[in-house]
Amino acid sequence: MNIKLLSIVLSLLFFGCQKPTPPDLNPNAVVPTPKLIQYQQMELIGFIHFTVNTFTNKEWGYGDESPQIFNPTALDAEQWAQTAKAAGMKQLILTAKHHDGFCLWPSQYTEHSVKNSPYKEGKGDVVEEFVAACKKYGLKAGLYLSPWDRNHKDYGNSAYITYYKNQLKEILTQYGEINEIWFDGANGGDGYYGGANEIRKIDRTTYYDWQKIIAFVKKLQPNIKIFSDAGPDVHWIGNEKGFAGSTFWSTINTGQLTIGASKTDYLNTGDPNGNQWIIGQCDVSIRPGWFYHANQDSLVKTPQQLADIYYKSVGRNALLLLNLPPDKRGIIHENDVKSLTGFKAIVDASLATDLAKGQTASANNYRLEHPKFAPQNTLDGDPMTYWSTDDGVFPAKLEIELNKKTHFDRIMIQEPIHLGQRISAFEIDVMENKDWVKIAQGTTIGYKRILRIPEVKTRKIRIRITEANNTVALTNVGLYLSSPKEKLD
Ligand code: FUL
Repeated sequence: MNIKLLSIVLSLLFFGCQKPTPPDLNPNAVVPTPKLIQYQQMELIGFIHFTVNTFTNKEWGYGDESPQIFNPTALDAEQWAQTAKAAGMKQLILTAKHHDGFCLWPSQYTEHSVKNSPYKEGKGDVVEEFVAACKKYGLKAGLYLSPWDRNHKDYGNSAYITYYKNQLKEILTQYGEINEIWFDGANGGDGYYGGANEIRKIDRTTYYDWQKIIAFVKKLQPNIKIFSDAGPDVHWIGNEKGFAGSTFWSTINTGQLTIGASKTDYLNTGDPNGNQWIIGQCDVSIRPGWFYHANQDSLVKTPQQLADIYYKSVGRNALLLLNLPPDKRGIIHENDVKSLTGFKAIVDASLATDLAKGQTASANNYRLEHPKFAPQNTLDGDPMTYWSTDDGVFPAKLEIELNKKTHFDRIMIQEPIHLGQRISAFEIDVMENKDWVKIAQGTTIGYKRILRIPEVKTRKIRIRITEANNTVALTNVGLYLSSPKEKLD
């Protein structure tokens, strides 16, 4: 046989043995768009609550505040952005207008704004400074425009909806790309209302005609993510503590949601039978209040409290939106910066070193026994590769063998959410003296689940998935040993 013939025979043999690459798993009926996946990957974002309340020491301004009181002496939006960036945040959201109606940009539709304040002699534009600072530090920018306006004379009538849309148009066309718009649910009640000083109630289900406003916003900014307690892209988690439910589905049933009137328990868990993918966002302030109050300088959350919130938000398949309210100078207070820096140091020390990296994964079953679905894919850190079983295999068991006995107390698990959220029950065992011992159990996983367990020392750990709405798939598993600083409070 000549060499050419031999090489043909050999290559036929070689390729003949290779299995063709099988298709991906069939996705669930409800999956996130690539844009929503990118949004979820931000994990940690920040809030900037700043307005006349900062100067009146209130949480909710009545709407009768004089613009003259808005006078930050050292406003530095770059300090906000730098602080956020250093903490690992990927986006900041500014209260362009809170319930008091005062606008941080010189809106042409009202006199109730920075243009009538002493700040930069009425020439300032805080929204512009904010967006520029975010851009400079590589952060996405988001804006909060309170639907409720206690200043405006027309609040409660249709003329106010025109005003609100005009303002949306201003903030969504004059400042470049805005990644998120935040629609708060607080709505209606007493207020100044152009001097009427009365109580005004609105019908939350009809007054704003939200579907029209949503379409209007998306037309102005096609890539924007819209937050409210009903989505359509990101929804409130149902409390202001920063905690997602320990069961949390990114799917939810839109038929059960109304902006400003959704059930908080439902928002906190999502719905395995939901008809839409809406990301959960956990908002919480680093201080007791959303706005800066000097008498709360000693009440800033500790790095340990912030770490706990992180595990209950990012660690439960949601985003953490942490509020950092600037003080009367217009900068984030030293105590807040210190706590945030401590928090970042803890999270980094606890979760930076993945002890499972480079170790060996095996499973009781892997789909078609093809490398595309091999257990080892869970240890490569790539969100697109995954381990998956053949259809109907329960429990699906993934085992990680470490090359030596290793201490760990944090377990991170991720599903390939581009295929949907599937898992609803799992258990975790570790090998102790040749026996499997159960050390943890849980329900949902989703984009990311981080479990805190008592420290173990073992060479083998096993994740048993006992329930899922479709064939099991996991994209990444990580093992970590937390920083001792997490425990000091
Ligand atoms: C709430 C508002 O009423 C608070 O003042 C704050 O802005 C918070 C983030 O949302 O509903």
